[in-house]
Amino acid sequence: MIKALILGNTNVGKTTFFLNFAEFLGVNKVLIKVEYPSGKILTKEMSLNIARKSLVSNEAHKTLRLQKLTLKIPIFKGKKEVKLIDTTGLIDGIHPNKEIRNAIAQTLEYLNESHIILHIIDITTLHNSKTLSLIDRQLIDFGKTINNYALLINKIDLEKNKDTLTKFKNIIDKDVYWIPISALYKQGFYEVKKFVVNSL
Ligand SMILES: Nc1nc2c(ncn2[C@@H]2O[C@H](COP(=O)(O)OP(=O)(O)OP(=O)(O)O)[C@@H](O)[C@H]2O)c(=O)[nH]1
Ligand SMILES: [Mg+2]
Repeated sequence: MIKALILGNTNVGKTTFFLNFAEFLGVNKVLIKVEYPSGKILTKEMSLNIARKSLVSNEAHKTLRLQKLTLKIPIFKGKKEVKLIDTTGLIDGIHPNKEIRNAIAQTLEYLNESHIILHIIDITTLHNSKTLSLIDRQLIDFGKTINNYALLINKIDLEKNKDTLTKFKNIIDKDVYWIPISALYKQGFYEVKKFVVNSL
């Protein structure tokens, strides 16, 4: 099955996107297969409201394992199954906490196995910074070497980010495919769906 990997720094909105994109595609109860770095596997069925309450947080490194769900993407007259995979947030440098390091390693192992990469950045991190983080720049460079890579610029719903988006346009390489989104309010999801469909 086609695998679509959601990647990015911690707290950028990966899990919010994971759940809300599933909802956008018509899912109302999620069956999530959780794979821990230890190898333990659990399957949980939850309503989207419960999933958002228990899996999303404004604290860093809420997600410390792979979370997978299967989406049915409408294509031509039928539907194609795509495995959407939420991951542990990446960081610049080496994290001091071993559990987080192991979870990051588990995420990185999936890079080469995935057909579609959805790299999320949080536009608010550009408020006070002139540049993207090192890990984001590395992922963008990696994205240029593969097909089916998109950069999702998240949290555009925050009014104060309007100028920041202009700043982003000035620093992003012209050959990178990017889509502004709000994972929270499901903005830009039609374009993301189109990108996924074109990647199948
Ligand atoms: N305003 C706004 N907030 C968002 C958006 N997407 C996510 N958030 C908030 O950002 C915080 C982090 O969201 P998560 O979805 O847990 O982020 P994550 O990347 O999965 O984080 P980790 O698993 O901890 O690495 C939460 O407080 C979300 O409500 C968005 O589009 N707009
Ligand atoms: Mg998360």
